[in-house]
Amino acid sequence: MDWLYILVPLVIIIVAFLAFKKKPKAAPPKIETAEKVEVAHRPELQEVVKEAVAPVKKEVSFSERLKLGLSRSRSEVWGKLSGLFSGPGLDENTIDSIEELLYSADIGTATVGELIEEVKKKTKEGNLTENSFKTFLFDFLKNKMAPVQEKVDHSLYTFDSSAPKTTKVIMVVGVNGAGKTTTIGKLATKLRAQGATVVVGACDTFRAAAVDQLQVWCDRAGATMIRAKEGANPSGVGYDALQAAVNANADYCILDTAGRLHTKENLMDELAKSKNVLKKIDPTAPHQILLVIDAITGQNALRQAEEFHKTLGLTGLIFTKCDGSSKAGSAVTIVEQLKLPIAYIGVGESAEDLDVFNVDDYLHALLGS
Ligand SMILES: Nc1nc2c(ncn2[C@@H]2O[C@H](COP(=O)(O)OP(=O)(O)O)[C@@H](O)[C@H]2O)c(=O)[nH]1
Ligand SMILES: [Mg+2]
Repeated sequence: MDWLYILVPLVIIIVAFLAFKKKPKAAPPKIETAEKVEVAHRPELQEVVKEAVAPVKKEVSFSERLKLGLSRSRSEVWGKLSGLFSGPGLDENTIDSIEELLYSADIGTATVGELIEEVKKKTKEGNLTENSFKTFLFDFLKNKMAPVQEKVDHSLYTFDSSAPKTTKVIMVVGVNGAGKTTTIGKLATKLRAQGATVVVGACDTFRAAAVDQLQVWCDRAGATMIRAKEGANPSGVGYDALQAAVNANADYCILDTAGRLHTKENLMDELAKSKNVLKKIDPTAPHQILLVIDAITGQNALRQAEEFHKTLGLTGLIFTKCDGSSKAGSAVTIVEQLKLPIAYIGVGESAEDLDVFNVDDYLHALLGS
């Protein structure tokens, strides 16, 4: 029975070897594209976008970018407010100047009125110093925004790989040039960097250049883009994109829609159709409908947002181009009046210039506190 002393350990070794042998990695999910169309060769456009998505200096934190981005709003409006104190308290002329500055920053009439009333009250009570005014202003603006901002569902933008796997659908809408495509490019980059799988639907089928612009972002981010021929039905592209995302069990499906004026009824109806068609695949989709607002729009954004909200039922806003305008403070009025939270803020053209909107960081950057 000597042979048993050799055979038994040999069998144990073989079994252990097979058990610990690494399983081969599963192949990445294959994503079927709706219609394979060659990307138009547009070197001049590719160069422009490549520059925008070029790796950015990591050492510059987003709060620094935010401060830099809001520098115009700070130097032209908000930073000037506390500088109006020449002695203890404020005289009537100075209060008038504060009012003027706030209007020039596109702060709504009701908010300005309320703020000025408070300032007058505090001045009468004689307990307003430059420092206490700064604190008052911060708290006043924060109180306007914070209750609405609590409604932001951050799980939609911060990928949690341990959460149950579902495809989250984000539809991005807005007027032409507001920054929809760029924001989607940035968002896809951020989500991919967190390890999420992302499918992007290029539903702006009116302009080939817009689709190419998105393609460059997606290629860089490692996101799959679903595109169709120029002039194709945008609802169909959205549908195909969601179907491809669901088939591939992707974490996100982001839909880039064509820009449109909120006053164009037929175009707004088309958007509603694009939203509803998604429900054939997932009755709970889209999970987010975000309106992109260019900061320069100021208070006019209210009318825009009301119309988009009426047609689609918006879940939130993305506030872009805060770096190019002195009206970044208009976010206060927009959030307060629409009761819609700002999900993301954009302060530049690179992927690193987009981040979750944080009230405290935003107000510190705006007021220079
Ligand atoms: N400075 C700056 N430019 C931006 C920002 N977001 C977008 N842009 C630029 O605004 C222009 C229009 O953006 P695009 O995404 O094409 O707008 P869309 O028509 O809404 O899709 C492009 O030149 C973008 O690079 C931002 O936060 N800051
Ligand atoms: Mg676009």
